[in-house]
Amino acid sequence: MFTRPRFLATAAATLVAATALAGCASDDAPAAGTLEVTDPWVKTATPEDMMSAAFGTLTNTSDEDVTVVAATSDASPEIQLHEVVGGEMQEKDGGFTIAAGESLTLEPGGYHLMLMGLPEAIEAGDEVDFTLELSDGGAVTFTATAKDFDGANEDYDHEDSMDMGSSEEPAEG
Ligand SMILES: [Cu+2]
Repeated sequence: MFTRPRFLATAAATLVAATALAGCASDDAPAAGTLEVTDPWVKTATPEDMMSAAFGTLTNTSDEDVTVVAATSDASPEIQLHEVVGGEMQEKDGGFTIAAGESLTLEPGGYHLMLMGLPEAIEAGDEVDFTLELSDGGAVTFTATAKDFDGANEDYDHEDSMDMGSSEEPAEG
């Protein structure tokens, strides 16, 4: 009978092909995490503040657009991607997109990572780990150092103290 040996030969050939394919795939694995994060920092906060924000420069070192769709950190149960429009912050629709080779700076008064519902204080010098989730399934991690920052408070609590055009009568004096 020749049936059985022939079957074995076919199976062996298939196995070799599968092994070759796997080796090839691992060599060509796509490089996830194509953003470089420079000068990251996070604003100090007390538990009463409940909120903080993280900043830094995101540089896309790849030749394709990269979109940050979410962010996480052990320091905060919820992080939103915010932009500031007309002096008020809001969630950035669609996340932060950085074109190939370009940079996006997160800074007070502009784009930022908003930390919501802080369970404990962030003190000057603290190192806070963050993970940025990308639309392609990749992730980028970075560590931000906490520092005191007094500006941009109006962006966080919607107070009108900085708004000279407000028709509301100031209560002070
Ligand atoms: Cu915000």
